[in-house]
Amino acid sequence: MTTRARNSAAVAALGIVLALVGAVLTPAHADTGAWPDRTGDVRRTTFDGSGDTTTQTTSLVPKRKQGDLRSYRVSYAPERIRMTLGFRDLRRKAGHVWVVAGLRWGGDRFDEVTLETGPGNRRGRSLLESDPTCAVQHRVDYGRNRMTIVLPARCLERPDRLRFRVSVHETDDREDPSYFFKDTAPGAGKRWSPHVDRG
Ligand SMILES: [Ca+2]
Repeated sequence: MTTRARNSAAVAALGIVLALVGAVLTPAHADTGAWPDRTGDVRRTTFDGSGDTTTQTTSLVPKRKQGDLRSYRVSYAPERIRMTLGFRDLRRKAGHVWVVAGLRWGGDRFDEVTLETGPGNRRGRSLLESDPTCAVQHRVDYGRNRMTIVLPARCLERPDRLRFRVSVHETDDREDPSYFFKDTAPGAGKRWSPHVDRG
């Protein structure tokens, strides 16, 4: 084989390798919705249990960055649903944090994934409400202030399209909280995102 032929063969082989790498790295087609959430909109609810009744007071704490959602994104590939939450700040040394990610489809079908982190559990635990055997995966990235939840689409029987909403709670005492912080999206957490189609 001449030098030129060897070089040509090497270039061709490299091209095949790059094509294979590209095929592996390029995800299957997914439909994606990505939206911002207002910042400075975390609310604190305090319980006062003195006396015979418990009173509840809620106020805005606009300077609080911890747990303040700033973006949310849903990507729906044929076989998996990926939800990504961006925060202003997500500290490793925080209280108990519960994320409740709701999914709605087919008119009145509804399910939710919970992701809980806290002292001694910084990597977190996640669970699909309707099916504890569903292999939900998640990642809590404190460095990038981001949480990711990935749900196999089969766990929801692969709906054609779905909508999303999320709430984030944090408190100090898991069993008997005297207060909690809360942020929700979209808006006050009673609406749903626009539809995201199955990719
Ligand atoms: Ca927010």
